[in-house]
Amino acid sequence: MTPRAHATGPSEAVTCHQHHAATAIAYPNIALIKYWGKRDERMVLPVCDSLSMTLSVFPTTTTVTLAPALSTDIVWMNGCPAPAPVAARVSAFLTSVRALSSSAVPASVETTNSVPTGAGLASSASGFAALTVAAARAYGLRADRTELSRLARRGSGSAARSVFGEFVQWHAGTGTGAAGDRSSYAEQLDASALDPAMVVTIVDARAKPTSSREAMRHTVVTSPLYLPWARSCADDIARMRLAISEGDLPRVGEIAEHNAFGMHATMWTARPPIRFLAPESLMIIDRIAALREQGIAAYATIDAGPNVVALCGRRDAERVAADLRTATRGIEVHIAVPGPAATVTDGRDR
Ligand code: 2P0
Repeated sequence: MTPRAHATGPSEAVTCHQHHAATAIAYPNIALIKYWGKRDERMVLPVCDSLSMTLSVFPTTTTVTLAPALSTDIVWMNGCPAPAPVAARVSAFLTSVRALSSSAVPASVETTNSVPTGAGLASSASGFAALTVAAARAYGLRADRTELSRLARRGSGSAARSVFGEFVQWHAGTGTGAAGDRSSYAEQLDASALDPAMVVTIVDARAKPTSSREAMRHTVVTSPLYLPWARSCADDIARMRLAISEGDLPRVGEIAEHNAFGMHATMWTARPPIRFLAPESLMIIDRIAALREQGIAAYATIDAGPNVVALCGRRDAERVAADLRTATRGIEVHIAVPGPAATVTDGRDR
């Protein structure tokens, strides 16, 4: 082990003991108030605050092994060499970690996703949260969870939220560059008054044609609805926080549905338009509305993909899942409850 104690750049992290290898596990999150649009692409600083629930299903497990004999980082995904753009993004992220730890040692990264990668089921959130926690341990960064969330954000915005468990708000912060970096981090919220579940449908598990990153950039630049929607998010966050603290699930669901439909409206009105929703997605949204007619508090949210997620009370989750399975024959349906924070599972020296 190499003891180190360097004060470092804007992120204020310091290093402690390097472990030659560390493994971490992290879970995806589904936003109830969406992150859609950046004000600083390089530092991954969002236009607005967002708010999510970390799931109890679909974890990503990542091992980072320091490899002084390598000339460059190598990245394995689900047992195969990662596609070049993914490997380049992981390597760029590791370069940020190395800058904070004053290390130049390359790493071997092995990651296993149990969620379909790139299908709009938040694999980049669990992926970069697991990578952040494993790399921070392997390179010996002494970073608290707030600091880890800022670091994860630089890999993929939504990963900042998966550093924490259960209900999480990602603060947009202010400014750009180093000042923006300091002010933009995630924080866990007290949601003990709620007893929620999410019923996740997998309408299409294939990687989507347009990445979230590209789609949000295009929407910000070309949609006339983008700014009005972004302005409305601050109000949605304030009302959502109140509803969460009061344990008012119908209110939480109504605000989440409104916010998600607004985000998709910005995409439909981009030039050219982007449409992630499939016919089956609309059918599931209608089915969720029909459940409400029957007195079950269930509400839809959809990320940048066709997969619809129903937010409901935990005691209604089996019934909602059974209804959606019947309605959609052939579509996978999973139940998630609030899940854990990203954690190191193994940080031994080897
Ligand atoms: C969210 N999404 O809040 C929103 C809703 C998709 C739709 O966060 O460019 O993969 O890596 O910061 O984190 C997806 O965006 O984008 C996302 P980058 P990311 O969950």
